[in-house]
Amino acid sequence: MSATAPARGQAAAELLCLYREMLLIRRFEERCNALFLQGRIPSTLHLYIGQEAVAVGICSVLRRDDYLTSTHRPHGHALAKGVSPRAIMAELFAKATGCCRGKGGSMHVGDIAVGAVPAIAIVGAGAPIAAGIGLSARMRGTDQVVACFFGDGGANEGAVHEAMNMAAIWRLPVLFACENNLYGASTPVSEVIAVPDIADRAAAYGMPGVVVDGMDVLAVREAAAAAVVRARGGGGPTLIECKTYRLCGHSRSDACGYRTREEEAAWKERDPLARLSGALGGEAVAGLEEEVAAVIDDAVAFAEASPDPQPEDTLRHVFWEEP
Ligand SMILES: Cc1ncc(C[n+]2csc(CCOP(=O)(O)OP(=O)(O)O)c2C)c(N)n1
Ligand SMILES: [Mg+2]
Repeated sequence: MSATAPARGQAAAELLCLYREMLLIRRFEERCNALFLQGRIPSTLHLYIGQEAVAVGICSVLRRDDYLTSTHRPHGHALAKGVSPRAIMAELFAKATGCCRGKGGSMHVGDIAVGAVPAIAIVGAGAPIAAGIGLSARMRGTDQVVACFFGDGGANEGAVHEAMNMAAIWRLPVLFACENNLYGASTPVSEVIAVPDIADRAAAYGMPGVVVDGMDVLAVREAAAAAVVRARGGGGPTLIECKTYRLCGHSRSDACGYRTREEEAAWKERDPLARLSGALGGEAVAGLEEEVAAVIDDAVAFAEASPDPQPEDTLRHVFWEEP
């Protein structure tokens, strides 16, 4: 299956840029997985492999001063928003140079300097914060927008409903980006959601609901661009449901017994990178592989050479006013 790229006539340089972002996430995560298996990364990891087109498509239409809120599966969101690979890798290694000074780990990466609010592992908890950021932008008189990433599991959390309702009644500049990867851990969407599409729920709040192919970066980008125009112009929020799939387990100890190998193979056919690489040509893609590998090598070397956090700094940078 080919990407929708040529049909929409995007310039080659733009496509290459989107591909590079997705490739960076994919290779970064593959390296993380290897490092985890070698025992060099502590705690667990929720990898984003397969879902890259969602983060890249949405973030490609955000400005640096726009915001995003993220989830327990945040590496892709953070990289796509421009958080430094060094700072993310160092955070995974629990080093003092990490983006949360080694205190957050994988599920809390982010960097407010580039608008990536440090991720929250509590499912759905980013949504009220996104509404709050949208309200803040309104009160400060800016045209900033905020993208709120959450999963199909998150879509059933009360906090997400409250946030969507508030964003809709106050026309807050929020893109609700639902990454429907068909499972909340091992629970299939069909067992916990009765409507055909999560985007159907948008009507109940009074906002547009759009379903997009989350394995097609250009389709995601197009939907996100329309939502951003609407949000910046005071039109309020949009719910974009991206149908996607994680081409990996839920976390690092998941044998995926709740889904079939046939289903996995069918989605692998729709791999967002493979779809776009066909439109770009082998030579361009090979050059990016080298470039991205160097970025990741550098990030790992930086993380390994970095100091551990010090016990006396335990309470520093935790509270707004330090005790
Ligand atoms: C409020 C809350 N309940 C349960 C969990 C445990 N938990 C972590 S990830 C997850 C599944 C989330 O599914 P989804 O929102 O679809 O995101 P995905 O993992 O598919 O990316 C659950 C239940 C949690 N972290 N927070
Ligand atoms: Mg899910």
